[in-house]
Amino acid sequence: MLRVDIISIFPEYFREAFDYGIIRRARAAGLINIQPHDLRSWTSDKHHVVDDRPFGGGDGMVLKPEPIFAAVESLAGARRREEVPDGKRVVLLSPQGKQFTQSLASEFADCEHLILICGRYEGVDERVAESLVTDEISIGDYVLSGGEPAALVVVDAVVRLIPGALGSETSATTESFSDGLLDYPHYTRPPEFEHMKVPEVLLTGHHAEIAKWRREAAEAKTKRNRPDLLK
Ligand code: 9D3
Repeated sequence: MLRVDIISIFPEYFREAFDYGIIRRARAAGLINIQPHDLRSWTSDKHHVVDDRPFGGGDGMVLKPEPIFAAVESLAGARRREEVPDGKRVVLLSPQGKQFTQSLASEFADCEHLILICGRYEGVDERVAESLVTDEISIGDYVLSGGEPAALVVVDAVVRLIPGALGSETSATTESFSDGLLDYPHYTRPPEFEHMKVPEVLLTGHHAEIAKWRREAAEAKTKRNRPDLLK
């Protein structure tokens, strides 16, 4: 059973997202236990303040370190990166992180416990990234308003790699990215739709020719949409 704790100022953001499809099935099957937590529950002041103004000036607010360190201590039993046991990862979702990849998703899927920390506002006090987390992760080069959608992406990518999570569907290892090419194009009925025809070879039942067409179509599509994957 993989345990995933998510630390956020918007824990309700996640409720419905984990109630669909593969994640719902994996939860029902006892393969994963996902718990969103309210960062404010680790504050000790009357007004549950989680943010403050940046030293040195500048716009916006910064998430304070104390509630985040307290949250990770209570969930992972560690106050420093070196104290995080093997099998646990403390992950900060941040625009300054290294790019989240399928390879990192595989590493996370092999863990027993993930703690995902969602940033907000202008950022998170840097002592969290410097001294507490094992991984600082971005999901790509675009600006989100917080780490919550990134945490959803990470959970989705990880859950489907847990043995048993995909059920009868294709095994995760035979999919797009594992051979460095995009997936080949898929078609279903009808064979002609508004003058758009399904490639003839797919209707023939010639399995060797179909395999060759799919390989070439995957290469063409990769060249057009993701030339970086061919370099
Ligand atoms: C102007 C400086 N911005 C940093 C690039 C400010 C800023 C933008 C976005 C500060 C925080 C955020 C919130 N984003 C995330 O927390 C985030 C994120 C993202 O924006 N893109 C891709 N991956 C991620 S993971 C967390």
